[in-house]
Amino acid sequence: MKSRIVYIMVILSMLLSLAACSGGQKTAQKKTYTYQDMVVGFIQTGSEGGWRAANTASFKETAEKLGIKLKFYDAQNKMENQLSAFRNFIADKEVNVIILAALETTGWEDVLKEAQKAGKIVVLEDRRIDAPETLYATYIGSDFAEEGRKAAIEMCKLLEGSAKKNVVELVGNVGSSAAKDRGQGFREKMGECGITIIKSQTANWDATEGKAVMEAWLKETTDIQGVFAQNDEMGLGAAQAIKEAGLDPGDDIKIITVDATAGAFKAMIAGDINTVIECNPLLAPQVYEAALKALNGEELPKWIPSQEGVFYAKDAETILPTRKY
Ligand code: GZL
Repeated sequence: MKSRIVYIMVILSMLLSLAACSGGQKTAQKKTYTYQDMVVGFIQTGSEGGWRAANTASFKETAEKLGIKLKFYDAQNKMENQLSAFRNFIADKEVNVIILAALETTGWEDVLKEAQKAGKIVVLEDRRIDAPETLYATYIGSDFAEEGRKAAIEMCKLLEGSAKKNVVELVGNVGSSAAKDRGQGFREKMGECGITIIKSQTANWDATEGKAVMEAWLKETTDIQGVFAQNDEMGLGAAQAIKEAGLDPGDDIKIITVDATAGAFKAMIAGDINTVIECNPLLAPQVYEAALKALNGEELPKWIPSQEGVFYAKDAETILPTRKY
């Protein structure tokens, strides 16, 4: 009798271990994606300046290096173009990852739900959006509010001892997270040294528009001690307008910009811009890595901030040769 019980127990344990290992084989059959399996639909804002050119180059060059098939779409800075491109990539059976640099923070919930239903991974790069975090894998981009805080702190240093601290603000695309958050961050810190923003207007990230807005302000008053330009191009335009008004940019009127493109470093060397807050465009390696993890079912933090610094005119000549963009 006893030997029969032992015999049954041995058979049972063999059956259990067989089931376990075949089950293991089943999970082992689950596909593991590699970069070569990735087909990315990338929806870029447009080509509005040096920062954007560097950002686009980062995605194209890194895709080439990793063997990712990249379908690149330039939305020409039109929100309607981004939405239609998004739906085209959802319909494109080849595309398994959609990467978005959102022009506006709102208007994304419907397409994100459609993408999720179609089983597409969505990763946000550069610009954050206002939508439920469950609708995208992660957002990789700067802490724009921190960039704004840094700009205010640096403007306080530049205006230390000045009897007046009137600052004008050149704003990017007003619906964008970069513009909203940089403005909010600057306002959080400017009170610490008595800065007043006397004028604030969009120049849509553009040098020509930045010059035109600054020209109009200078016709109204020259009682301006500082310019906070939310990107380099608008700051360069403001510097041109200040010169044409017979004043010295970087001296009579201090200028702080954000991005840290080569143009800003050259302007710092020329003495036209005082301080530049870095905003890193070379995000592609981080973004593709996150997308691959999401494809393989990994849960990601909903925001992976990029690391950035502050650059000063006195150091510009030494640093410029080391810059990638
Ligand atoms: C910032 C990026 C902004 C740049 C501008 O991450 O979104 O857009 O600061 C660009 O130069 O137009």
